[in-house]
Amino acid sequence: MLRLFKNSEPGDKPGWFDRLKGGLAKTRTQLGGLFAARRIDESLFEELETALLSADAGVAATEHLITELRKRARKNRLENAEQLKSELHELMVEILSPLEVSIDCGAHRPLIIMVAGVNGAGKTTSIGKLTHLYQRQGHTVLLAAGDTFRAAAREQLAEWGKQNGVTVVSQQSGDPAAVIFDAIQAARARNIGIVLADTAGRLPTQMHLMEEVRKIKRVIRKADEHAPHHVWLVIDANTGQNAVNQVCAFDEAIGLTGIILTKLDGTAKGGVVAAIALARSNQASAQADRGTRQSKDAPVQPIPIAYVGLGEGLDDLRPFVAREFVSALLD
Ligand SMILES: Nc1nc2c(ncn2[C@@H]2O[C@H](COP(=O)(O)OP(=O)(O)OP(=O)(O)O)[C@@H](O)[C@H]2O)c(=O)[nH]1
Ligand SMILES: [Mg+2]
Repeated sequence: MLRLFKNSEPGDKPGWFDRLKGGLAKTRTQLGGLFAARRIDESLFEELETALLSADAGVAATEHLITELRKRARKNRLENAEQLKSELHELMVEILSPLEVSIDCGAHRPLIIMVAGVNGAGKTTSIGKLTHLYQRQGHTVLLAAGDTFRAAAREQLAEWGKQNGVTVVSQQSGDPAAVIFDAIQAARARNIGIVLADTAGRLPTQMHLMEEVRKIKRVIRKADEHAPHHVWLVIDANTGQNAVNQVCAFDEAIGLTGIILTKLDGTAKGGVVAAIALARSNQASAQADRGTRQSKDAPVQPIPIAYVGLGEGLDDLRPFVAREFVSALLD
């Protein structure tokens, strides 16, 4: 089983997949347990709807899944609940597979990655883990301490820099955009492959801070007209439905290219990935309904989930693999 997924490595103890399963155990019991030894009937669909909502899939994604499942059950003349479970499994894989992404670290030099998100989501920790991952892949990394609000934030990043043996560019005080600009110049001067830029936590409702994060992106572009090459939002998987609001607000402000979903080792329910998968297309439909959609014919690409976090250690971050995730959620 373990070898089916590209995240599983021989020697993983306990295996990554088992840990992911451990984190999602509650949802798996509730959701997977629904289908045992029964026929498909209206009450099964109702219970499934409730279970998906409790798993944080959200109203829109839950409606989508239930409608599609009803269609498939009819079309394929499904009778028992186990068959419906397999259908749900495949449907989830179909929805989540487009969220997989492979990061080409050699696409630009330096590759500039900007990390943003609400307070405490796991931005700085994820940067520490990414540094470890990229160094293991043979890349050189430099960190930019773009969280200039708190001295403790600088120290925290410096600690991750020390653990990984990489340079951290920071300033006593000052403008986060300027710190990141300097870090990019330093990376160029030293021929470093990847710059990971930390930023302070901010809520989408804090307009001045959302303006600041836009400015950080603009200033990065001044250092390199194609940068930032990646703009990642870090989301705590325990956030529930607010995760979708965060995705939409940060996407609108800075144009996200990926998401890092953290803390899946805790009490997270995991269904939020379905909500994330449909966030952009639901947003586009809502805008179309209101007549405010700008590029009406442009296809809506979902925002990839670049990585998932399963703990506080250096090795606790891996790429998102749809089939692995769905298996941990359902089987
Ligand atoms: N269990 C668990 N804890 C995590 C994970 N990622 C981060 N944390 C913890 O979450 C807390 C906040 O993490 P930070 O990395 O400081 O979060 P941040 O987004 O940088 O926070 P601010 O800079 O204050 O906005 C720390 O205690 C981390 O150890 C994870 O995947 N699993
Ligand atoms: Mg931080």
